[in-house]
Amino acid sequence: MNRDAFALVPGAGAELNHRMMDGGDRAPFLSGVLEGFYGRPWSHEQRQRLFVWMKAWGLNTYFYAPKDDLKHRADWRSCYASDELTVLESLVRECRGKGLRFVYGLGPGLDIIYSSEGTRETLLKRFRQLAGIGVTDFSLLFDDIPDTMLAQDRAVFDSFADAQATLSNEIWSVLRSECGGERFLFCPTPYCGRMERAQLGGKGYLDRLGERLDPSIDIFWTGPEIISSSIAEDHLAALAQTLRRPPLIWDNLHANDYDLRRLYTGPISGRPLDPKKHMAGILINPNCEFEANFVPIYSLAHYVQQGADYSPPRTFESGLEAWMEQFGGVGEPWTKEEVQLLASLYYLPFADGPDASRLLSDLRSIVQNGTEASHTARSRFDEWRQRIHSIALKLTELENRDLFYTFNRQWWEIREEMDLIARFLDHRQAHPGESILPRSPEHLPGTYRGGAIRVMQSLLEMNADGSFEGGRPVDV
Ligand code: GDL
Repeated sequence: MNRDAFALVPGAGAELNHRMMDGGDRAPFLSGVLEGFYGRPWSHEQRQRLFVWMKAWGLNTYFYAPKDDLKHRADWRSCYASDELTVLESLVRECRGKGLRFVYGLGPGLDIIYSSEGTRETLLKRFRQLAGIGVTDFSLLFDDIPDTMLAQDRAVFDSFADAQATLSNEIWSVLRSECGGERFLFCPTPYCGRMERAQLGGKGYLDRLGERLDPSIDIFWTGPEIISSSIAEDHLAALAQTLRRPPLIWDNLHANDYDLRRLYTGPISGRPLDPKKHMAGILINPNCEFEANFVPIYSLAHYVQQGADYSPPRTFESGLEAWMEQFGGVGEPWTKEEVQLLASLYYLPFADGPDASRLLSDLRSIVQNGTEASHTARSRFDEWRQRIHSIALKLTELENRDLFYTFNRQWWEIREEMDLIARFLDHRQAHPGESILPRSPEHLPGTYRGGAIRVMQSLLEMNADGSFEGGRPVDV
């Protein structure tokens, strides 16, 4: 594994330079999928399909850490019942049977007592259950938890980082010596640049963690932000100095658990061109809706394998080609253009897909140009609308019902919005100069999108620079 870039980092200690140059005893580069979002975890069948995709595309790791699986976080203390363990065992078997690494994650941070002997035993008891069904890779996650210690912990540890590092080192040492542990991953409390600057976990948390956490443990990092539009090489190089190891990227680019009205179907982008030089690995934590993740996961594999030759637009194209197979149904076959339009309208958090940019620009100009809107603009609008309607129908015909349910609600809204704009344009054509559509039969007063949340969202409005503005009168 190439660590040359780190070896060149000036000022790194001799030990760090040595480790980064020859890789020390570090395990292989991790690439794959992290099920680490809030909300309903994926089903057994979905995970099985995931493993098939990952194997076909050459990814190597699946990380099990579903935030809202009861036993992952809220009830981290209980052991699995035997029927639960049987299901997990078959998942681990499926995963490893495809040649993939299965990492089991546990998030005990919400109410943990770091210094208690009982905590150590409880964690080990759970991990031993997993070791008993063949798991060799483990993780402790301390993200999204209170960053203060109880008095009894403060009496034992000099810092929050020390408390987490000491506990993790102890657990890892037992797992390695008694349970054939191969790899241990650690998610810190400040896991992005913004949190580090805000001194989450206390001043100097990362430095102390880098110093105290066993050097064979990998540390997760999401980039400058929780959702990072880009992650620069020098950002990672500087972080590697602090952590005394290259970070393992937890990539939230395609996560949508924080905004469930969105889906992200675009290719990974904005990451360093040579991932293996700057990271211990990269795992993506994608959409809650499993079926939306085909192109994102496909693109991750291409990104990791192609390095400097990786092109997001080209990969989007080839990813769509590959995705077409999932769109079989009872009606007319889907065209590539239809799948592309569907994916384009969701794409990425910081960019619209190619078709979406064209559609939105056409919509802005026809709605804002008033009565001057040309016949050509109107027929372009009608064409978009017709394509959107046709996709709405074809979604209902899909054999893969999960794929249908993934997009149906969102597409329904898009279709209805297009119909509303069409009504508005018809009205304006019939009453030149008027820019108010008096009523739409499908939109009775008080029934427009969003219910209570819409009122809440209208109280504070986000400006283009990210600031929020309040105080405008709201019609409730
Ligand atoms: C987070 C959570 C993650 C969640 C993501 C996106 C990390 C390390 N933790 O803060 O579980 O899915 O944001 O909302 O990213």
